[in-house]
Amino acid sequence: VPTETVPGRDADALVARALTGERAALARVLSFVDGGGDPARAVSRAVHARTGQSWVVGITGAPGAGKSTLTDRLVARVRDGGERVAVLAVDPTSPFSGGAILGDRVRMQEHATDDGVFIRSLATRGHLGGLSASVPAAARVLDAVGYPWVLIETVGVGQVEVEVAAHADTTVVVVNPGWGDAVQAAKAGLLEVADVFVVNKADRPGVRDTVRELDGMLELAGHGRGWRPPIVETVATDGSGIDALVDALRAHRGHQESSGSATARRRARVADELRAIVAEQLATVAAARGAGPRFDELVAAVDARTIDPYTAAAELAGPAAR
Ligand SMILES: Nc1nc2c(ncn2[C@@H]2O[C@H](COP(=O)(O)OP(=O)(O)OP(=O)(O)O)[C@@H](O)[C@H]2O)c(=O)[nH]1
Ligand SMILES: [Mg+2]
Repeated sequence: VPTETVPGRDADALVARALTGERAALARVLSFVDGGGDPARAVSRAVHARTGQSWVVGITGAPGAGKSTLTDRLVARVRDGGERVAVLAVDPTSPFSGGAILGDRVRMQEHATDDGVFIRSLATRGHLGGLSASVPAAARVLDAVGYPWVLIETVGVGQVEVEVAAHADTTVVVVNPGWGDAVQAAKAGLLEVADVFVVNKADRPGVRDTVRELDGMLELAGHGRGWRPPIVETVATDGSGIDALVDALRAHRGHQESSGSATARRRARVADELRAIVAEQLATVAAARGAGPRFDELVAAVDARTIDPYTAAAELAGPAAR
C-alpha cells in the first residue's frame, strides 16, 4: 500500500511511463488504485480519457471450480491470436494476498516472461468503496495502457462476485458436475449475471445432469435480455472445450456490440460506479460529522432531552440531509 500521497502531476508522470509499456510503472499505478484515496483519484483522472477500448471478461464461481486454470487457458488462447491480455485476480475475502492467489501466481508463471501478458492480484484491503471502486478503476488502467482483453477472476460465490460481474462486459460463471452446484450458483444470484456458463471438470461424472439442471433453470428464468447464456463443457486441465468457450465469448461480444447492449451495460456501470463514489464520499463526511466537540455537545443535549435526535442530526448533517 502506498503511504505517500501523489500529487496529480506525479500520477500523470507515472501513468505516462506505464503507457510506454513500463511494467514496473504499471504495477505502481495499480497499487495506487488498490490503495484508494487521493492517489487512486489522481490515476483515474490521468487515464480516463484513454479508456473504452478493451473487453472485460469476468470469471466467477465457487472456490476450486477451476477459474484460474480456465483463465490460464484463455490467456494462452488470446496470446496465440497475437493480442495482449491482462488478468486481475480479485480476492475480496482476504485482507492479504491469500494462498489461492499465491497459487495462481505460481501457475501463471509460464506467462511471466511474456510482455503481452500482465497479471495482477487485487486484495482490496478494505478501503472505502471497496471492490466496486477499485476493480473498475484497475480494469480501466489496463484498458488505457492497451490491453484489449482484461480477464477478472474472483474467488468465491457471494454478493461481491455479483458486484464484480456487473463490471464485466461478459460474465462467465463456472460450475462443476455434481448435484446442487448449479443450484448453489442460482442461489448466489449468478444465474442473472451469467452470460456464459461453464461446466468445468467435465472429466468427472454428472456432467449431463448439471447441464440439464442449468438448462432447466435458464428455461424457467426466460431470456429477457435477448441472449440465452450458452453452456460450455470444459476440462481446463487438458484444454478440452476451450475452443468452444472462446467461441461463446466471441459470440456474446458480437451480440452485445450489434444489439447495443454493450453500450447500455457500460452506461449502467458508470452509473453504479458514480453511486459508489458518492456513497464513499458521503460516508467520509458522515464519519467526520459523527465525532468532535459539537457532536459530543449534541449527544449530551439529546440525552438531557433539550433537543430531539432528528433536530440534532439535521444540524450535524447540514445541507447533505433533507
Ligand atoms: N479433474 C479436473 N480438475 C481440474 C479441472 N480444472 C481444474 N482442476 C483442478 O481443480 C483445482 C482447482 O483449480 P483452480 O483453477 O485453482 O480453481 P479456482 O476456481 O481458481 O480456485 P480458487 O481461486 O481457489 O477459487 C486444481 O487442482 C486444478 O488442477 C478439470 O477440468 N478437471
Ligand atoms: Mg483461482
